[in-house]
Amino acid sequence: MSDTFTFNLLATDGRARRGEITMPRGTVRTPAFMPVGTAGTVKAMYLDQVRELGSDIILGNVYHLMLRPGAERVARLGGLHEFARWPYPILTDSGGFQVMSLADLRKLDETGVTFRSHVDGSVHSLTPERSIEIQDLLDSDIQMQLDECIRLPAERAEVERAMEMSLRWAERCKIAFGDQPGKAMFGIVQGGTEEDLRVRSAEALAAMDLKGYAVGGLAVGEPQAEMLRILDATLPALPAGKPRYLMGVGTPDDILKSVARGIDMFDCVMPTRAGRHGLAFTRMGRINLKNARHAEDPRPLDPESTCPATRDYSRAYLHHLVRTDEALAGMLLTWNNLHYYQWLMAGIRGAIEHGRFDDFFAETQAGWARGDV
Ligand code: PRF
Repeated sequence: MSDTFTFNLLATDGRARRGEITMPRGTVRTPAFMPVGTAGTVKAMYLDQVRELGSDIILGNVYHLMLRPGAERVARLGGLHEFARWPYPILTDSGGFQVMSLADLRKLDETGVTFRSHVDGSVHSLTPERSIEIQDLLDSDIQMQLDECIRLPAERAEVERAMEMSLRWAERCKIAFGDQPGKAMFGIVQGGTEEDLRVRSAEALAAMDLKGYAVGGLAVGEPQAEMLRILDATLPALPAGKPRYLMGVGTPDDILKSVARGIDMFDCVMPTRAGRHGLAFTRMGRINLKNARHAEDPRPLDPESTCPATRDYSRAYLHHLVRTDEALAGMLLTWNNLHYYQWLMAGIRGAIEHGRFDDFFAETQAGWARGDV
């Protein structure tokens, strides 16, 4: 494969897009869901399984990996792909968002962010340049700029300050990243729920001619309708020929509605984290295996699924594993959930190719509404 990073739009259906991102470590079929592998592991899964479910790319986090085991150590051990034994594309998040949600005693200014580790209280700093350096050490294929994602609701002046600073950090990250032909550094649109700020952010990033763009600062507690309104306002300001990534989203419903507006990439802890908490995503909607009504139910989650976790184990057994807090509960439910998410993405891609995304959307919603009968 050549040493380039390219995005090809293969088909569109309304505003929904079917594409392909090609880079030296592999091709990502879009719309894509990226399982979250925060610390170099997709929790409770073998990466062979993650691959087999149809994942073309996984996500790693600067924040967690810089604390443990340390970016320089990962580099000495051959980089994140070698360390975790995942030879395919990896996208890394820059750290700012995780600092804001996980670290203690944060101090943020134009230079960057200083924080105390949530693990051992040690003090660390991240600047735009250090975030890119860490992502280079990890050898990730798609790197994210350092940004500031603020909590909502927030004063407009505060949203504007953080958005403008994130633009200046994008410039610094672009310079730090330099010219790496087979890799990409994505900019991140911020601007809260203010449409004009979002457009200004998107236009300024578009003018930097980056290889891809993310929409950040959403799914931070605002209603879904707000998120969709911001996507409607923002996406037309981004270049059609570059991939668009909606960070930290979401539920299957969020994904369908965001694909309908032109998003190409997603990541979320939802399928993995919910799986470890006893929740299964299925064609019939969500099933909470903790619930006592499953205690003697011999049926599998979905007899028509091709996933063993979904097809071969009774709900009664899954309920028992969840109630007794067995490791296998999290393993089977994560397997089911990632299978469902990747099955949904494959369905979305096929539907766009065949110009029947609206029908697929309606059929999928109807399945969830019909419920677990
Ligand atoms: N910025 C970064 N990572 C993120 C977000 C963001 O705004 C979000 C918001 N949903 C998730 N992950 N860098």
